[in-house]
Amino acid sequence: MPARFRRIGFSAYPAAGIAALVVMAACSHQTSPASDAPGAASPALANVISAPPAETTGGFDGARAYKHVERLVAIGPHPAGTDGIHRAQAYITEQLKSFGCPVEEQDFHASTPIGDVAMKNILVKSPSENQNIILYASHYDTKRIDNFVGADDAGSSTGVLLEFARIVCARKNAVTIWLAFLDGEEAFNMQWVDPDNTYGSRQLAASLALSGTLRHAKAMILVDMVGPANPVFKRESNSTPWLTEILWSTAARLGYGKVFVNETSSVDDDHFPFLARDVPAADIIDLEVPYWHTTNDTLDKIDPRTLAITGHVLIASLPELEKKSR
Ligand code: 1BN
Ligand code: ZN
Repeated sequence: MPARFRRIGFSAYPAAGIAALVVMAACSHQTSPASDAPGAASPALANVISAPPAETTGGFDGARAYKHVERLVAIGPHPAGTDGIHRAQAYITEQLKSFGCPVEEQDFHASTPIGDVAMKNILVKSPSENQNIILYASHYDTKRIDNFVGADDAGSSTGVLLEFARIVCARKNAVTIWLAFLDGEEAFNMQWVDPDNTYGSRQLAASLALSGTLRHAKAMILVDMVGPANPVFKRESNSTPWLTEILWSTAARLGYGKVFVNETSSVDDDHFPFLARDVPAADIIDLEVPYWHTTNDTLDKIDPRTLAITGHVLIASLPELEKKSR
């Protein structure tokens, strides 16, 4: 059995796990339907209840992030160029506006194996007196597989980025913070063969280079597949070492050393177009899940605690990144 399936329970999340147990105990005290009784909490509700309180995760609310994943999954499959992705775009944009975020849409056309496809990156540019940029990104399209809803890929990272947006857009930032919800990460063909992938991130990086804005981009942090119950985030070996170090050492400081582990893996993803243009970039991803690119990538695979851990690390590492980016 792979090591990841042995790492279960709360042991990987010291502070968050204890807090979650306290919340679960409090909730069961108040409502306490027997788990098999009519009206008992559904598995989805049980998951929401098990999110650690936001006070323990730097203000990042894993339950809110989980709710976003639930809504994105309810939209159904949303590959690039489909009706589904229009519904996902409407949801993301509506949520960002409700947080008071300034939202921009980057519409473009991509030449793909199925022809010309209209795509849209959704951008938030959270201002600062300092024009240097830290860019956070997630793709929001799902893989073109029948009945594939992509709870983890890419509902989890989209949910995390939305909850992160709620915090960032209400915060006084020391540098400019951009959030990019990227279209067209997934290959149209079953196999990942260049250039049939990362359409949105390539478009964004190219447009920043063209406008001269790219020189202000000091760091790019990608989140992708950050929802499993027993997460293992390995240091992505193509990523910029100092940026990976800030994220992983922050995680260790917070007690998440068993989640952000000191092993390496290699993944070609939306951070590549930025690395190729000399923007420091890193990828937080757990690709070693058994349901990857299968119809088993469903909501029950998502653990709000993992969303909260990821968000906590993003929030807690931000001041150090800001200092480095000024
Ligand atoms: C991540 C999620 N990716 C696709 N969906 C990127 C990837 C590329 C993963 C190549 C494995 C191999
Ligand atoms: Zn994928």
